[in-house]
Amino acid sequence: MKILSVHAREVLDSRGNPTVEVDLKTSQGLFRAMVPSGASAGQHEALELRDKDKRYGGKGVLKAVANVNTLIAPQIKGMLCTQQREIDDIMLKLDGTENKDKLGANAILPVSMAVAKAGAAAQGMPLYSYLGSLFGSNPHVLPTPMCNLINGGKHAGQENSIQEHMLMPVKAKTFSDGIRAIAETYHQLHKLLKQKFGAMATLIGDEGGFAPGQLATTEERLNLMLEAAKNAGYDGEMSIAIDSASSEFFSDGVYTIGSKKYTGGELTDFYAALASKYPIASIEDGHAEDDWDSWVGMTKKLGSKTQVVGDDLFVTNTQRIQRGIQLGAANSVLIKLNQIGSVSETLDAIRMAQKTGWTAVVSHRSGETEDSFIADLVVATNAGQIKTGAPARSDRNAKYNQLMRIEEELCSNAKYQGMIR
Ligand code: 2PG
Ligand code: MG
Repeated sequence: MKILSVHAREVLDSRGNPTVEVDLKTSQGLFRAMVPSGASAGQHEALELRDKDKRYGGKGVLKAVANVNTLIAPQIKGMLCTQQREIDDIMLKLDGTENKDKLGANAILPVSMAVAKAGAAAQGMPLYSYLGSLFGSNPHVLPTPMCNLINGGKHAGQENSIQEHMLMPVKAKTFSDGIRAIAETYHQLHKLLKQKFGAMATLIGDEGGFAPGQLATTEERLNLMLEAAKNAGYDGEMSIAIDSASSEFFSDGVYTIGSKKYTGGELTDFYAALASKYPIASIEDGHAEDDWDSWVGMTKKLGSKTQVVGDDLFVTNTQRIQRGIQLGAANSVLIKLNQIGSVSETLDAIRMAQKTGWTAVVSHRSGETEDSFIADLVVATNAGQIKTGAPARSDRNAKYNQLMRIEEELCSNAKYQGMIR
């Protein structure tokens, strides 16, 4: 099945910022992919090319769009859409830089994703099966979702605060049951917030979770989430995951949460104290993106019981993951397609993590689109965990809904991950 045309355009993401959409045509029809965008982006991520002119406050993506239409499209037209690796390699060569500085990861990625969707159709397979065939797996694991019910940090217009407070329905029997537990808990949390602080406390942040300024401390936030789970009838059935996104509150060797200051070691102690009090299964970006020593200390202290996830630390980049493996800096990697910029490199990152016995958590960005590619990716790789926000707003639910469809399709072959360790 040959690629007949590739056309990019500028569209909007969930925050009203421009992003790149690609339409790729084969004789089987049109295959469309869209790129998400981070707010608490890591410094080591592949370049997200923005126009930096008057339009959209400098955030326009017409340069990236032009790179697809004038540079990438002519190179891959006529190739087979099943040549995923070859096409990704051509784009990487055409770019020729370490960080995709020339074309932009936001030009390369939507083409790469659209090629995968066309490839799946060419093979007559659903996307998760096709990606599974590229990855070399037998896709059947439905992930435990990490659902961000209370948004903090940059996603909620707050400074010096933990960014994501998530519940994981680890005791559910199926993915759909897990999502139901989360949605029912979300509604109980809404009720509690309204009762305690009034309707304004139920306004939401970028990832669909509530963003109440009244809950200042991490403990208050976790307490209320657990109370909501209990009220919904799920007492003892949820684990907690947090994403500190701590690069955002790190400066000159000091971490600041609220008005408290911590060294790297003291911050590890703070997490250890939280983990002794709450059912915390996973801590992401507990330390900053280049504070490798603190990561090693944290993994030594908490890694046997807790999933220590590197997001800004690894940026889905096999070179950085390799360094993390050598140092023992984590035991899990967060996977975001647009941090590295192509489907093949993303699959490589997951493979590297899994080979060494680490987990991989497939993730959305805070700026999302209706594209549900990551839902298929997480099943394809049997990664077993997905982070894609609260069960609110269609940019988040697009992923959960796609996972419910996949679960239905896999039928008795589907296995829900449940507990993560
Ligand atoms: C994160 C992500 C997604 P952002 O830090 O893990 O939740 O946030 O997309 O803003 O980088
Ligand atoms: Mg993160």
